[in-house]
Amino acid sequence: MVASLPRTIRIGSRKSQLAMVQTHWVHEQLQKVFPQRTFEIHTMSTQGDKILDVALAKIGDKGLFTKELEVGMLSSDIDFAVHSLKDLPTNLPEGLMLGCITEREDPADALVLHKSHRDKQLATLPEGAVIGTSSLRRLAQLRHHFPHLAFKDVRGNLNTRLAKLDAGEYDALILAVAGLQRLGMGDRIHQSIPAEISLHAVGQGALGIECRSDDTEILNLLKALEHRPTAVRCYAERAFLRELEGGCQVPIGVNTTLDGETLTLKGLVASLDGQRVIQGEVSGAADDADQLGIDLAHQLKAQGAQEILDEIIATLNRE
Ligand code: DPM
Repeated sequence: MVASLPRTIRIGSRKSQLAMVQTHWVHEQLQKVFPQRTFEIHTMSTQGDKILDVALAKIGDKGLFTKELEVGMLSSDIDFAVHSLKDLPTNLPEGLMLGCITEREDPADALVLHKSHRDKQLATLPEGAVIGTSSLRRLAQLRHHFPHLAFKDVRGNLNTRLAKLDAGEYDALILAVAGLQRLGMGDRIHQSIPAEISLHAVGQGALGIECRSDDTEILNLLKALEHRPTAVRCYAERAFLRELEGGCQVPIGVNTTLDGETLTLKGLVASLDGQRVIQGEVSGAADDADQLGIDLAHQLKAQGAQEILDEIIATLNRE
């Protein structure tokens, strides 16, 4: 009998520069652990890559950056897909699962200033300074702390955004530290925004690899890249978001720490005007990550978080 050759493993990725850097990193790590296996990268455009003129929050569709890749996995055109975990919806299609979560980079948001404001901070930017962001989470929290600032939508990849900043269309941008660092643009960061001012998005700074739930061969390969401390934190964050039924485009922020086996999760829901902020914190065993996330969601709901979220969804639907 002739032994059959192991199959070539097809990795799916979006085409953006950041997505490609992330996917190449995953490929390299897997190739190191499994030198005898062959991997191939297949790129696809997602809806989120095609619609560039509409504010993200208004499109509102869950899975904006993931759907085409998921179809590819279900039809076996690709075997797994590499995502920024924060772009991956908390409920995955039947037949697919989160195969692993890789080690998180700094999950904070970064302030990137126009050169004319080089010596400023968020607090010292002039009245009416225009901050570019399409994140309702960033908008709501920064409005809360800095009512003197103005906000304007910005879309496009990192280079497009930075070019608009440099051209003077904005006084500053808020971007993820992790994305800038992965693209070698860490030198553009003027300030890493502390958690007291703005909590980061669920899953920010980590990669999530999605695959078919019944593909044990792939699941076994992906285990090599799992970073348990990151995974535990992100499972708690995702359970919190899922329980609040928040899509990725609502003002929900989190912060987690893992001290030994003790996991602490902070969470926040804010109104779009930044006037109302509901916050809470839970701590418990890392093995109960999902339950901790659910508990925190219930704690915030008891303080009125659901009303704020319902209002925001109604506002977005009206616009
Ligand atoms: C999601 C949001 C943004 C991205 C919303 C949020 C930012 C949108 C914007 C869910 N996805 O954070 O509240 O600022 O207009 C995205 C980035 C990364 C993954 C870029 C960024 C890189 C960092 C990472 C877009 N998705 O946030 O600056 O891997 O976590």
